[in-house]
This record gives sequence, structure tokens and C-alpha cells, in this order.
Amino acid sequence: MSTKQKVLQYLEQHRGESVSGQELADGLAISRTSVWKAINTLKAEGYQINAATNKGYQLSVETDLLSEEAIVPLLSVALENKRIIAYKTIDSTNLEAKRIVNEDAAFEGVVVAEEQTKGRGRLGRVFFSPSESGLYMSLVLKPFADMDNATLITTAAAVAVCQAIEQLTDKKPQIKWVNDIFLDGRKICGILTEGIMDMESGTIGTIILGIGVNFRHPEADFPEEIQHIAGTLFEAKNTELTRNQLAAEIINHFYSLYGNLASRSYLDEYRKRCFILGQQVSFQERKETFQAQAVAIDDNGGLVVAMPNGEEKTITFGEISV
Ligand code: BT5
Repeated sequence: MSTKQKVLQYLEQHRGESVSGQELADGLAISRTSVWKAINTLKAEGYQINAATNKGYQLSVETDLLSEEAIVPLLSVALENKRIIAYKTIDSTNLEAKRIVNEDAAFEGVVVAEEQTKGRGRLGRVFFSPSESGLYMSLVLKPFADMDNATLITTAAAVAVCQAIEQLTDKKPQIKWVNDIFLDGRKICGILTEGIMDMESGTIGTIILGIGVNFRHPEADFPEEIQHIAGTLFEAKNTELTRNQLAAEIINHFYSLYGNLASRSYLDEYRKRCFILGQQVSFQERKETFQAQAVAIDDNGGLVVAMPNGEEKTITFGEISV
């Protein structure tokens, strides 16, 4: 860890408190000059650090920049050889994760970004990802031997996002099968799970789990075409909760479900929050639109629907409208 990273981690752990230059220097076993240099670099990167004579440095509670240093101390899961890589801006965290895996097939960890210039949804759709208002992250996972079902990963991620939000706030998010999280009738999060083939074995060698959360309302508003769909976790700037905290809790909850994914026990948590069950839905198959009633989530995360003729059918992929 560089000196700058050490100073940032210390300040993040004492957010809103004043820490003297001497305390930082002693605590981190570095010189006062190194502290001063690190503070200046962090300020230049956008961290709001207040310096008061006789009091020292204080990382403002308003500062909410995603960083490895802020996320790692909040993790309750052992990261072992996993890494967290944070970017200010990137085309897409899923694309970046794929590039990293292409370079190093063994890579496991999380890529997070403040902004995506080419945020991706499913089927080539766009996920609007402006700076300062969202959390965009991709978890790079190695599948278990008998586990390459992307729907299981997506549904577990949806549960993890809901659990993280429920733990940190008093909000009650709901799930729209298969990959959307809703709050007060609006989409606040989308999930995109992609697999990378291992050429030698012909199986999925790596899974890239992309999660995008609209944390607060974007300054320049949502684009017209999604204004009636998109919502946010918070309306305005929230100083109680940071995106780093949300990122850490999503990671904590996801990994604790992932270890036990094959048991499917988490699917009950999915069903509880899935608001479409019992409702009339429409879906497309081979360009034809069908109406049906959503009946259940099966043990592979598929959606069971009752067709008008009473026949039951399981949808494993795609989009439903309510
Ligand atoms: C998704 O696709 O919702 C998956 C989104 C995954 C985004 C994450 S961010 C980190 C990682 N890196 C990436 O590049 N992607 C992942 P889908 O179900 O296809 O929904 C896309 C549709 O949602 C669009 O066609 C819009 O209608 C709507 N939409 C776009 N941006 C949105 C936003 N910010 N909030 C809510 N809805 C949005």
C-alpha cells in the first residue's frame, strides 16, 4: 500500500473527525512531510480534506469518492487473493473486468467506478451511468464446478443488493424478475451477468457480475427516455451513507450467498421480494408477445407463468413487463 493509500484509509476510518499530522505520521510510521504530500495529492484527486491549525486534518463527511481504501476496511468477508480496483471513470466496469481477466485469467475481485461512459445493460442496451450519483461495480467470480447458471448468480446478486440496502437504510427495495431492483415503483438498480469461456475446457471459466445502482439523483437528471422508469436510492446528497459503504455491504452479502449458492436456499429471499408474483405479465418469445400470470420462481431462478389456457411455462431468460 502506498503512503497516499495508507493516509486515505486512516482518514476514511476517521471520517468527520480531526486527525493531527503527528497522529497520522506516528500511526502510519511515516514522516510529517510524507503526510503533507499525501494530503495534497488526495485533495487534487477531489477529496475534501479540511485542515485546521492545532486540530489537523479532517476528511469531510461530504466526500463520497469510491476507493479501495474506503471499501476494504468495511468488508466482513475475507478477500484473500481478491482485489478491489476503483476508477474515476471507465467505459464499463464489465468491459474493464473482461480486459483484466484477458491479461490475468486467475484474477478475482471487484472493479468499481464513479462513472461509466459506455454502461451496458442486457442485449446491447445502455445503462445510464453518470458521475457522482451512482455505484457501478463488477464482481469477477470463478464458478464452482457444477455451477455455471447465470440466472442463479443474477438472482443471488439481486437478493444481496436488497439485503445491503435494507441493512443500511429503512428502505424496502423489491425485485422485478429477473435482474431489476425497484424502489417506490422505479428501477434503482440493474444487474448484468456475463460469462467468459475458458477456451481449453470449453466451459465458463469466469463470471462477470455487473451491478449498477442509482445512489442519488443525477445532477443533470435522467435522460428523457428513462425519466418515467428510473429512480434513485436517495433524492439528494446524503451524508449518512456513502457509496463505499453500500459497495462493501453488497460485496459482503453477495459473497455470503455465493458460498452456498448451490443449496438454492437464498431463492426464498428472492421470492419474498419479487413483487410480480401473482400479477399479470407480458413477455416476448420469437417476436410474439404473450400475456400470462406470474406464478412462481423455480429452483433455477426461472419464472413460472400460467398461460391463459392454464398451461404452465417457465421463462428462463429475457424481459417481462407488468
Ligand atoms: C440492466 O439491463 O439493467 C443491467 C444493467 C447493469 C449495469 C451494470 S453497471 C456495472 C456493470 N458495467 C456495465 O457496463 N453494466 C453493469 P437491462 O435489464 O437490459 O435494462 C436496461 C434498460 O434499463 C434500458 O434500456 C433503460 O430502459 C433502463 N435504464 C438505463 N439506465 C438506467 C438507469 N441508470 N437506471 C434505471 N434504468 C435504466
